[in-house]
Amino acid sequence: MPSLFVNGAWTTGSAGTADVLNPFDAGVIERVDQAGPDDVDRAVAAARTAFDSGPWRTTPAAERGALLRRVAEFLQRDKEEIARTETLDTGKTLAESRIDVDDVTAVFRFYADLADKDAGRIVQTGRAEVVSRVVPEPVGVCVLITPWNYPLLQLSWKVAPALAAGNTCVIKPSEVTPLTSVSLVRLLEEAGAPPGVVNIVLGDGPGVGAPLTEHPDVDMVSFTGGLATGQAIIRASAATVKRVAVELGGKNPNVVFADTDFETAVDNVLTAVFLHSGQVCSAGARLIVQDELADELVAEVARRADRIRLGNGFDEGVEVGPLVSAQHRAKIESYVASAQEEGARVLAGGRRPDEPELQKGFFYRPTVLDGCHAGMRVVREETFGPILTVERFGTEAEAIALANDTEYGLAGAVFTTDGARAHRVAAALRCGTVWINDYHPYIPGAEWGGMKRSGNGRELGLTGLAEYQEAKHIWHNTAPAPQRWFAS
Ligand code: TXE
Repeated sequence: MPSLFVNGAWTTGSAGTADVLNPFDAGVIERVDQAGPDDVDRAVAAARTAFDSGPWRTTPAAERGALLRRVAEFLQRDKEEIARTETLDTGKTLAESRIDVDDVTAVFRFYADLADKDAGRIVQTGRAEVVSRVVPEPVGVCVLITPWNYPLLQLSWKVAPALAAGNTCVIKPSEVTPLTSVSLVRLLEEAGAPPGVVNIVLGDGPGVGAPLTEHPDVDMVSFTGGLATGQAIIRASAATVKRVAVELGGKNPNVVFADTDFETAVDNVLTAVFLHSGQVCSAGARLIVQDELADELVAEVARRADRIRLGNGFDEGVEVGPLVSAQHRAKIESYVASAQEEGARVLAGGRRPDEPELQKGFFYRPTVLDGCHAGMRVVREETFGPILTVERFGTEAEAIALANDTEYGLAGAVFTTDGARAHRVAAALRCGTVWINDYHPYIPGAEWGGMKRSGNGRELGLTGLAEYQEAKHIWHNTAPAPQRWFAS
């Protein structure tokens, strides 16, 4: 079955094929078609025509919502198969992949419900004969570029609101993990998306992503991925003044005060950073812990990190899978090496696992680095792997200063039993999401996105729909008359 979908038909690509690897054993899962420049042009042309002349933009919003609701049903129908594909492709545990499919279903339902709720607003003009309306309209052709860590989930955050709003789109998933994006497009086809409304082209960043972001017939690019790529996309979009929304990861502080219940703190510190091997944009990679608690907490976190069970995401009892690729593991190893050179002490991990059955895959042990400070590369840059850095603080003001001492601003957490302090710290953190006494939960109804270099724009929530809408002002003078601005 060909893997590109352009103008309502599955096709092969003019750039040959590429192997998709299983990160557990480096074996080939599937060979997928690769788009060439002509395929990129055909996909954009199909989306352009479907937007300009097709029925989608003018289809009643409730019908667009109904299509999304059908996709949600199909996701639940095919949950097991899609979850298994996600685990094969990303290495994450099957339990996590099942949760991802449920979360994606919830995102489709949320935007299905929202599709027809906002018909705009009437604006007071002060003139009885004038009706002034501001109405939402779709932006146009949207390019949706997604990363490899949550392939299906990240795509749903983009494609569901884009379609609810009446846009057409060209999807470009990560070349590392394209499989469930193709599955989702099949479900959109089955649900009745008209030809050209949804297209998918596979390939790498330079070959497929870049030409899409430069394309003159594209109106908007929504991107989730790395900082350097995001900067390149913003630059590439400038020439044609596209709308750009980017989510570029984080270096998220997890602030733990000494009054926190010990077991709650240990457990949440581990979940914050080691879930999905730290390949999470909101990973709590920087533990910022109060002096009185620090030694005891860090020792226990390290002890428990050493006991985390790595393995095949399909196996019962496995808690964490491999990293996504050999290249990504090499990057993680270089961060740990540089941290040690800069004086960090390895309390847990800092190496590949010893088990013979894990040697073919891209595994790396959960790693705890003590004695870290903001000058270190491992503290400043997003490692996107299973590395926890530890910094200590005395006062609340020091905690806030440390937490905000980063170029990023995606998410952060504060653990304390002092409610007033929790709210003071939450207000002071410069990031898009703050969890108080919790880590990682997100819900479709609440906005997600970053401050500072974590990006611009928001996904999810009401704003997540507005990202894909233009606000058009329509002024209607119901009693037309000469304006007499000019004398003759
Ligand atoms: O991501 P890239 P990479 C961070 C994380 C990771 C680093 C690099 O720190 O270690 O980024 O990961 C497409 N024009 N995040 O290199 O390159 C690419 O094909 C258009 C954080 O894998 O940003 C893929 O589809 N598109 C993050 C997507 O961009 C281009 C999640 C992301 O790939 C392109 C992933 C170009 N010039 C990594 N170059 C998060 N925010 O959650 C590449 N792409």
